[in-house]
Amino acid sequence: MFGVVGVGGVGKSSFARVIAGQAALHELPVEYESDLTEERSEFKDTQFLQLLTIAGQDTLATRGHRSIAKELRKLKRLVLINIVSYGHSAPPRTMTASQFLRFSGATDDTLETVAQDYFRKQRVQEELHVHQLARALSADADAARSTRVIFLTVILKQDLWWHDRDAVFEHYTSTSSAYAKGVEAVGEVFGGFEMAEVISLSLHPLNLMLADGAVLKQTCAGYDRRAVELNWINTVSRFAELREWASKG
Ligand SMILES: Nc1nc2c(ncn2[C@@H]2O[C@H](COP(=O)(O)OP(=O)(O)OP(=O)(O)O)[C@@H](O)[C@H]2O)c(=O)[nH]1
Ligand SMILES: [Mg+2]
Repeated sequence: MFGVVGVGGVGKSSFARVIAGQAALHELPVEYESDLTEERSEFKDTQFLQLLTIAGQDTLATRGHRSIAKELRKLKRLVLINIVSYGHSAPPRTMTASQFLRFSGATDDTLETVAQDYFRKQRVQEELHVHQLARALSADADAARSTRVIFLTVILKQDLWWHDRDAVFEHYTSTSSAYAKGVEAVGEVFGGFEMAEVISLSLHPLNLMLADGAVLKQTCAGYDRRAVELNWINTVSRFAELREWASKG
């Protein structure tokens, strides 16, 4: 089985949809529809491979993580995919710029400073989220220990952070980072991962906007559809291998 987790608005549903073959990249909706329940789907051409996508808002995530924990009894192999975006998760769909500024509590800040602060806080959420995942999965320690797991960190929305890529890769891959420590905690639950890897890509270059059109982050200059498609080809071929691995269990 494949399990897709991550904080709210990070891109789980979009990613799951294209990976499961339910939509082509260009068919992905631009509008953000936050999910309130977990979604189950099957890969288009291999019915037995299930994909479980967990809604990302806080309490929903905990409930979703427990669903994965419950699945562990039935599973021999799991590809656990944690989606992150260096804090560029979509804010609630109806939020306007003035609400976003008010939300920050500081009255003299510009939208840009508040946005930076929001991205930083969302990165902390991403770190807390992996620890939360580790806790939920440890509910059934025996089942976890008998499941072989490949853990994949997918750093999505590359179009929004590509100019900052050195910092981004350092943030997720440096062994001393808070994120890496969270992944380590998840690994301990399973008695170690079969493999843990980090990939990054963009599904569609799209400015990160609020409901009234105010832009929180623009896509990087020069980041185009070609870059998206090249990364996509690599992702698809990696997923073909992962599906083969997962289908053996
Ligand atoms: N710029 C950019 N936006 C993206 C990318 N992938 C997804 N998005 C956008 O991010 C927003 C959130 O995507 P979803 O797939 O709904 O996120 P989710 O994690 O399922 O959200 P919840 O269901 O609330 O947990 C949507 O507006 C997507 O269009 C990407 O690669 N780049
Ligand atoms: Mg969703």
